[in-house]
Amino acid sequence: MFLRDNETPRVPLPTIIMPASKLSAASVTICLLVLLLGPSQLRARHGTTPNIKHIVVGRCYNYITLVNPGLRFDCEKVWRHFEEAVSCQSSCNVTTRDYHQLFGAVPQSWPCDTLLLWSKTRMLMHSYAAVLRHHWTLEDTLVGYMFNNLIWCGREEDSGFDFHSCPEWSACSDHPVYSLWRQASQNFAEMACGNVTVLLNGSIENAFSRKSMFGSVELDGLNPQMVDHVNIKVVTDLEGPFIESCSQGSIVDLIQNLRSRGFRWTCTDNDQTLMILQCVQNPELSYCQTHAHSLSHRKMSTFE
Ligand code: N1C
Repeated sequence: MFLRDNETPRVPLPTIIMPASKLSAASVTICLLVLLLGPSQLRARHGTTPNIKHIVVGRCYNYITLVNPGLRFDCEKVWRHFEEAVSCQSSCNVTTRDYHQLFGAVPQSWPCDTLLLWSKTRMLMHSYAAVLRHHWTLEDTLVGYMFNNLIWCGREEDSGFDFHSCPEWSACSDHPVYSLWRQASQNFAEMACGNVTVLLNGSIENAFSRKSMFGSVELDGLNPQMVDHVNIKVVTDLEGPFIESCSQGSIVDLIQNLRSRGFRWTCTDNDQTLMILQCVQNPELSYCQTHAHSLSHRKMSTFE
């Protein structure tokens, strides 16, 4: 449950709350609409996140003022670079190059031994990073922080954002959201040094996928001359399914790739901290109930 984030995040559909008496008529209408419009048109319903400028600029000021007060970035300029990259382009035509100026305006580096990469383990990664304070994810960088969970695309006809509909990632290779995450992920991986941690989801097939951002961009971006160890942690939902592990499935391919490029690596199944975090989130899980005593004992030593 904790790990059930193996889908590309989507903007949640609006929740409709109404009296039960109206529910059946309304449901029928919605079903008819779905049938009439077809799934592709419904998908196109999610346009650029409303108030995106205020959100991005606000997050930027928050970041440089409270999160990382040492930084001297110009948030208005950052927004202008972003707007220039996106707003006059057609919605499927923004390449990583278009974000060049944006990334140029916010150079950041991190100390060695701190980078945390992940794939399909988003929720757990957040708790893990919160507990292990000195681990940094892409979402801790200014760009990751500013654009997390947002959607955007431009309109070709008249400059500006399209607040009505944006294409799915899969609809085009130069998707504005994808290109930004791609460039951000590449920059992030390229600066990795020392020990790097990778959190993968053993409860799904292809925990290591060449189609994911980790598998298609970050892995290739890691430099064996700069990275000492790649420490893989395979985490499954405590109640399964138990599909992949360090010795089973796609993770074997990942290890093979690391070996062939000369990386040193470790791989851990069932990392204690990750198991405890899942129990903290879901104490009622039968695994947690059964192992309550031993986990609390371990917890003391893990966090000491
Ligand atoms: O495709 P993924 O996982 O392998 O991407 C995760 C990988 C991490 O190591 C991050 O450094 O790529 C980086 N990254 C993010 O930090 C990030 N935050 C939010 C990539 N994508 C990120 N997102 C959104 O999650 C983004 O909108 C994309 O849709 C997903 C990718 O998550 P995934 O498929 O679980």
